[in-house]
Amino acid sequence: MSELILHHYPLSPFSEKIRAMLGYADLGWQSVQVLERPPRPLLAPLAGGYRKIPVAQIGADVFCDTRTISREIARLSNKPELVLENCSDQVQAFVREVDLDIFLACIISAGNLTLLRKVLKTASWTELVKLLWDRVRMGSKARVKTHSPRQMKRMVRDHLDRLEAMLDGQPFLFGEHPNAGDFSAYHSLWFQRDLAEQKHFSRYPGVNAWMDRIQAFGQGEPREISGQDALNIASAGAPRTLPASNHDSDLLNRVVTIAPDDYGRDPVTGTLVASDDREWIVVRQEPSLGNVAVHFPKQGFIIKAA
Ligand SMILES: N[C@@H](CCC(=O)N[C@@H](CS)C(=O)NCC(=O)O)C(=O)O
Repeated sequence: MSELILHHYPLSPFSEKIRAMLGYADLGWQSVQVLERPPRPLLAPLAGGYRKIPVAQIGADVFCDTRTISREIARLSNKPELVLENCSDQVQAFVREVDLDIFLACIISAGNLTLLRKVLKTASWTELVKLLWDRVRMGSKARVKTHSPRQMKRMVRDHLDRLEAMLDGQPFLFGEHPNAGDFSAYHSLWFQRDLAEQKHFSRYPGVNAWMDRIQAFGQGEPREISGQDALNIASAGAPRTLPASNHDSDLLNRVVTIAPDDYGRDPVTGTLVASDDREWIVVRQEPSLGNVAVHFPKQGFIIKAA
């Protein structure tokens, strides 16, 4: 069992990306299931206001965004192909597109009765209304390119055509073996194919076979623990040794805020203790826990002096 704790919920596509990576990495991990919307009172002391899911934790270190989480999985399993920055420029550009525009197009255009029925298996109508209201509010504050429902359906179709062509003659999108690009493309399509059961997938045999190949890796070995267990683990430890800093010398050791630049832009405030070409780390003093180090990728986030 690795020390990695994943805070996630079953219907979350980005969590599915990480669960699939954990399967590929063949890791044991600890699972904390959180609500589909804030408030998440047992996660807030760790993530300090970052509102997106998933969040990972190793002791008193907390990892926001699947970029930093996949780096930890790569380190624990010795699978460098899961680190986006280790992939080619072509893969990196592909992931920037699929993790934002294609993700939003897939999620927004997936809504149908099948999905509604699945959501209502675990949530009441009241909970569903609260969830939708939360997403409307988050969307109204987002800074993302908007598209009409028709354009989004078209984007998904074009994307599937493109993937079908990429998979012609090879098992994974960029060759014989999977890399970060496969897992990023997989999770939004999982939402469309496996959760919303969208019919158009039958026209894409190559994409279906590739998704099945990713699912055949499984999800590693999760063990359920409670949110309180995760807090106890954080308070029993201390953040790990910091990596060397070679960036942002003017902000180092100052109080900063860091927030995503697209949607769910709630900021986290803390002291910037490390900055390299890929990552910022802030330390927050949490009364119930002591020091917690929160890791953010630089790509897709904005830092400001507080
Ligand atoms: N760039 C983020 C995106 C994460 C994301 O958008 N997660 C969705 C769930 S799949 C989310 O947080 N939605 C709002 C929420 O769950 O509160 C990452 O790579 O982790």
